[in-house]
Amino acid sequence: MWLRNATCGGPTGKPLVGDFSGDGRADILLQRQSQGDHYLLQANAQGQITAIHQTLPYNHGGHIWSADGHRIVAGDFNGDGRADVFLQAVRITELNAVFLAGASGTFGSAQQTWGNMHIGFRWSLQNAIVHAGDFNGDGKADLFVQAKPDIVIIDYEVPFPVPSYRPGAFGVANAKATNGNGEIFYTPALWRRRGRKGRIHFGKQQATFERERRTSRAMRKRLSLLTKLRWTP
Ligand SMILES: [Ca+2]
Ligand SMILES: [Ca+2]
Repeated sequence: MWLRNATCGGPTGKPLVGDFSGDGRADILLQRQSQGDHYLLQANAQGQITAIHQTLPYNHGGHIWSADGHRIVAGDFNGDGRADVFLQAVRITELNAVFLAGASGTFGSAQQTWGNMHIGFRWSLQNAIVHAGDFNGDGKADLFVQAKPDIVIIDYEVPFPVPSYRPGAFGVANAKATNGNGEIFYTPALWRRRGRKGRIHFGKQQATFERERRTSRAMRKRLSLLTKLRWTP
């Protein structure tokens, strides 16, 4: 019934689940795909959602909350027990933003905003997919930047595209205590690559990832052929 009343159900509304009020019960942020209001819906003690807790205009706080402007990721970035939201810009020209859930589980103005090249990562959805998770176990959700490849055209006989990752494209931005500018994400991530593996270091702990292959199978075959031809007497 509430979906009909909120006129946000159906194919235009996308639910984002998180405990925005910090009461231990999951809530729902209904994000529109395009212009129109978004709705924050809180579960009550019976686990039912009976009313709209907050109505957010599509450009709440000066940022477009609909899916055509930002992808929204939930995580408790300041560790107060309430889920917050990260708005990942769809386009490189738009700002990314963090909104912290307030004491009543609602969203006011942005806590921090940043452009596409902040602390060495490319943040827009054109360049990466960003995930939230507490990677260093300090109680604050961090942001993992999963880079998308750049497509490089190799000019060999017939030019063909090869996916390529620039150094340092992947990494984790750790949520920190708020600095003097009100920022939470302001330190460069620790990300190193050695040999064929990629590693992220957190003090004595480290996570290891397989590095993406830089050359396609077709490319390696052509290079192998080229080597053989070069060494043919
Ligand atoms: Ca929070
Ligand atoms: Ca953390």
